[in-house]
Amino acid sequence: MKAFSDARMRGYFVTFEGGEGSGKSTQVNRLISRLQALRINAVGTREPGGSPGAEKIRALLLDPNAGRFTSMAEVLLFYAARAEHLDKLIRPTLSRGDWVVSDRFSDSTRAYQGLDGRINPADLAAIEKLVVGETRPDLTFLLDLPAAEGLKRAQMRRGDAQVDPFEQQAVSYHVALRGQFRMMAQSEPERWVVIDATQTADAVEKEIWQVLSGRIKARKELK
Ligand code: T5A
Repeated sequence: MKAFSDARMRGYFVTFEGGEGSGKSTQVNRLISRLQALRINAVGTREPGGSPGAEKIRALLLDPNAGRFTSMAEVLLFYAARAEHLDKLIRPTLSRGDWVVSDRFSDSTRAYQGLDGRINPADLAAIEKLVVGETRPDLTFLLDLPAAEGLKRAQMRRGDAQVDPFEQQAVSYHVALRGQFRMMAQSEPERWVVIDATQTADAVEKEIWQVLSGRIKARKELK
């Protein structure tokens, strides 16, 4: 645990959260390019997935023909993938002093699986503590937009591919999900930054960069 605390002094962990099609992967890619242009070593990744084993679990969870697992099985699969992702990619990258930028992380489990209400929130919190420990994000962007707009974008991006079990949920679930994410952001304003994702991708990128350049400057001043 000591080694990891030291690692967090050096690396920086940014996550993107939000509903389906809110533009997270688009912004992860744009942010990685901007960081690399500044010669900041940064790794872009995603959940579920981000390491070979975790990508295999992703395929199970998102299999369009499999339907959803039972609530507890689903939570444990997301956390099994996350444990792999943390040990194989996130912690080693932060230990080198580099940045990790992830499309979703544990807040997605709190939002999606927490919203189902079939898992006791205390149990969910205990699993999060066990797996994530001190490796919490330093900064989380919530890309916020109406559920219907996000689903429309996700559908356009998917084309003819089959829809996964999460996107298949009723629109009311996605509407509630947006509320859940906004509530989570409000309860921890020092970590979350809410971005209006109805703007163009360029405008969203610019707003994210304004926040991050402030953080980069502050980190340089600390060194
Ligand atoms: N899940 C995940 C859980 O239930 N629990 C968990 O713990 C975790 C980690 C993952 C699913 O798993 C669930 C949540 C998800 O349902 P996924 O396929 O990775 O499945 O789904 P998403 O993370 O939602 O990814 P999407 O690709 O659907 O959405 P993104 O990444 O938010 O959006 P993006 O960037 O791909 O953009 C979608 C389309 O919109 C365009 C893009 O070009 C693209 O075509 N776009 C814009 N259009 C207009 N204006 C903008 N500003 C735009 N930005 C992007």
